This record gives sequence, C-alpha cells and structure tokens, in this order.
Amino acid sequence: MQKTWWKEAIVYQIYPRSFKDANGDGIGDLRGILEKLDYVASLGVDVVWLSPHFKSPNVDNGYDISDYLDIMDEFGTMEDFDAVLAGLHERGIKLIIDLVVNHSSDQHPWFQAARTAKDNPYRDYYIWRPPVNGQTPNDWRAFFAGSAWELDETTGEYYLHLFTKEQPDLNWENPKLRHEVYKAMRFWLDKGVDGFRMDVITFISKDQTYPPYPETRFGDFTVYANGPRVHEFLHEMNREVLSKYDCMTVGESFGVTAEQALSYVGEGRHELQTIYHFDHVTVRNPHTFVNGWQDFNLQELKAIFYKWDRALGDQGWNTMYFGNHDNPRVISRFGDPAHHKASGKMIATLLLTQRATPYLYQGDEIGMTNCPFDAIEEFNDVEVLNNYKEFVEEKGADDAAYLANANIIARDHARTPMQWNTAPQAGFTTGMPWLKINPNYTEINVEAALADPDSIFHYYRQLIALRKANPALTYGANEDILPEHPQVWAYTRTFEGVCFLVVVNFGKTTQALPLDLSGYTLSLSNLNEGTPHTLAPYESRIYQRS
Ligand code: ISL
Ligand code: CA
Repeated sequence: MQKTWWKEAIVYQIYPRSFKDANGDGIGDLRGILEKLDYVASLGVDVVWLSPHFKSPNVDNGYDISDYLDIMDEFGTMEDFDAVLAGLHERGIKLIIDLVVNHSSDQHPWFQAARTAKDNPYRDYYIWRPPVNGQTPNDWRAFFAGSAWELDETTGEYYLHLFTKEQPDLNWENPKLRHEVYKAMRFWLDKGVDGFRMDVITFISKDQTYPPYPETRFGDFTVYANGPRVHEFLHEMNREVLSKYDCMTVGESFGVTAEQALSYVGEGRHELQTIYHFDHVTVRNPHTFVNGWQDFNLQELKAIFYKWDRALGDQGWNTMYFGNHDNPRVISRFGDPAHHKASGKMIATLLLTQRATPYLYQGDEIGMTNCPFDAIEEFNDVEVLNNYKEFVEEKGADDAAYLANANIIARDHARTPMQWNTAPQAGFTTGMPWLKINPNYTEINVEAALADPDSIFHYYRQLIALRKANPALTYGANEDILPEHPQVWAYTRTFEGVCFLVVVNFGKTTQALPLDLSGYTLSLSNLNEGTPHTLAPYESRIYQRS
C-alpha cells in the first residue's frame, strides 16, 4: 500500500450557495468564500471540495451546468474563482471541483442545438429515442419523480434524463462528447485545480438495449449504475487526462457495492482513486419521502463499515463521510440534538478515525442541525418539490406524513445558510437569504463556537491535529474489538507498532465499557466524566497504547 497526499487529506466541502454572501443578494458567492478562507484554514483541513461553481440556471442548484468553462453568474467571475484558488493554495489547501458530466443543463448550447433537428451535429451529444406505441421508450423513472424520458415536440422524440427534465443525460457513447468533457477537465486542471469530485459518475454508461425496469427493483435507482462501458470510459478519461496531472479523484458511486469497488479504484485499474458510497447514509432508509422513517442499529452500521474497510483497506482506498449537501444534518441523522455537543463530537470522532479520507461538510463543524420546515412552500429542493407534486398532489399521498418525512431527510436541511453569528440572517447575508435560516442560529453559530474552548469546532480542530500527527489514524488496520455490542463501537487502529483504541457510545443511555484499559493513555475525549469503565451518552474517547 502506497502513501499518498490524497489518502492523508482531510476534505472540507463547501456548498457555495449557502456559505457566505458577499454582495447582499441573498446568495452565497466566491467573494464570500474568499472572506472565510482563514476560517476554513483554521480547521486544519487540506482540501476543499467546492460544489458546482459553473454557469447554471440552477434548477438543481448548479448540478445542471450550461457552460463547463464559465462561472455561475450569482457566484461571481473567473477572477473571483482564481482568487479563491490562489487564496487556498497560499494557505496550503488544495481545491477539488465538482465534475457533473452524466448530464448537462437543458440550457447548455449543446442541448439547445441538439433539440432543433434530428440531423443537428450536436444531436448525438444526448440520448434520443422514438416513442414506442405512442409512449415513452421504456419505463425508467427519474430520481426527481416521474418518467426518465421527456418528449421533445420539435422532433417528436424522447430524450433521457435520470434527474429532472432540465438535466438531459449526456451520451457517453459519442467520442466527440467524451473529448469535450476531457477538454473541460484540462481547462480547470491547467488553471491549477487539484482534482475532481465526480457527480454520479457510475451512471455515465447506459445499457444500449434500454431494458425495462426490473419489476422487483421498482424505485431502486441503483439499477442505472455500473453500465457496460463505465470502466472503459473511466480508463480512457484516466489515460487522456488524469494520468497527466498529480490530481485527486473521488467518484460519487451510487449503486456500487463493496464487492464492485475495487474495479473502480484498484491500484492497477487506472480509473479513479477513490469512490464515495451510500451504504451507511441509506441504512434502512433509501431516500424516499413516502416511506416512514426506519430506525437502524449500530450493528448494521458497523457491518457496513467493516465490509467496505475489508474491501478497500489494503488494495484501494476508502472515503468516509456522514453528511453532505444531499443529506440531513449529521447530528439530526446519526446523533441527537438533545445531546448536541456530545453527539456532534462523537460523529467527529468516528469520522476522523477511520482508514479512509474523511469528508467534513460545512456547518457540521459547528453542530448545525436539521431546520424545522413548517410548510412545503418553505422548501427549495427540486427533489422534495417534484416528489410532492407526484405523490401528494397527483397520487393522493398524505400531506402531513410527507412533510414529516421531508423534515427528517430533505436535502434542504444541509443547504440552509451557514450560521456565522447572531446578526440578522445569521451573518450570512445582509439581504434576503435564498433559503430559510435555521432559527437556532442564535445559539449555534461560528462566532459562539470559536469563543467556547469546549465547542464542537475546537474538538474538530484537535481531532484533525491528532490525525495528522499520527499516521496510524490514517493508515492503521482497523479492528472491531466489540463486534457484538449493539451500542458501543470500540476499535483499534494499528500501524508500524503504534496502536490507538477508539471507544464510542453510539446512543443516549449510559453503557459499561467491558475493556481492559491498562497500558492505554487517553489522547482525546469528548466529555470529562472520569469513569473509565462507564461511557456516558455519546461519550467517545481515543486512547494510545503505551
Ligand atoms: O440526493 C440524493 C438523495 O440523497 C440522491 O438521490 C442524489 O440525487 C444522488 O446521490 C446523486 O447526487 C448527485 O447528483 C444529483 C444532484 O442533485 C446531487 O446534488 C448530487 O450530489 C444530480 O446531479
Ligand atoms: Ca451573493
């Protein structure tokens, strides 16, 4: 196993729209990020992943790109981008950007041209099929409700869109399209960008027979992943672009199982360096708004972690995250807002002591929680709104139940603006914010976190420093030493004769810790209970063996 910078990196994800608004229009922007670079650097992170900053009509907040070589109007200019990149580099932080090339926006000039005529030179940049018996070509459904096919009146054919109808899928079968993508990648790499997070990259190759949706898997979108040519395309992308730069890649890998993971990231594969799986964030709860919430237990979660650690630990490399812009807030999802500090720090402990590159999402470092949304109109996300239209308005699902589910899992929870201080609008903007601000900003905000030496923020800083000072926390073998325990997670991380022991109480009841701790010295803990063989709710400790 080779040591590399991207295995040792700690990544901080910025969702630009919600980070900091510098010009008072209510929308976060690049100048806003620039103002906060010292804050980001103070955490000790090595890499920033910036969610899409490209020109976009924002049907899906930038995940619908209308120009891969330009900046979103609301976010600023290319000079602003260059300033952010330079500012990060000056602080020793690398930048990876979001490559969204499974689909473009329907406003992209390629699609605008493609839809004008069947023989347009850009037609084949997208996926067109004639109607079958006057109906859609097959029964594929889109992620954000409804059919995955949209009829285009001009030519009487359907185009494929796995997401909204404003996000037509690009046709990777077409080598011209592939080379346009590689050109765009080179443009940003030549500017000095350090790599890519690749949006739904496992969907780029489609089964050219467009088979009917497997009946038994209705609503299971993993069927779109791992198409017949996906490895060939990634291999080509690696040969044409990635292999020529010292860059980092992480492929969003919805639908890739632990057993399939090495085929993407195995060292001899020359495809991607890492992938980002969904198994732990969807445990018992696939992302739907119509099913009720299912509780899960720690054993299920551990089983997922160790499956992935065994699959990639020695021959590939894992990633680790609890939150991002598509998931609820980590304390609301995996911890407990009633144990705000303790559970926020417990999640941090788990995040930063795995054999994997950790991804920290903006706001989690100050313990932001889910936002109470009182009515459907308060949501912004196309996923919540389109599914509401289909399931509640068209199919009669229960309105209150839908709202309750959305209050648990909606993506908007992660997208409410960053809470900087107690000023109006949490110091995010001087104008009207594009999305509701969580009313708890008066208590949970950056200024308060910085002023409190015992805050979640300072605990993240300490953890990050500990991880960086001790390669065993990055590279060490991970062994679960209480595999049967339903609420305590205890594991060792061992590397080159150094051994750490991590113990975590993943729940709201006090637990006995049935471990012999002689020979271990406490490195860091989230509570100061002083009772070694008892773990308070959400207590977590890191010991080093002397
Ligand atoms: O967000 C989801 C629910 O958790 C997923 O279904 C999500 O749509 C899927 O993981 C793909 O996500 C990525 O591509 C989407 C975009 O909306 C997401 O923000 C992005 O992370 C389409 O580009
Ligand atoms: Ca702005």
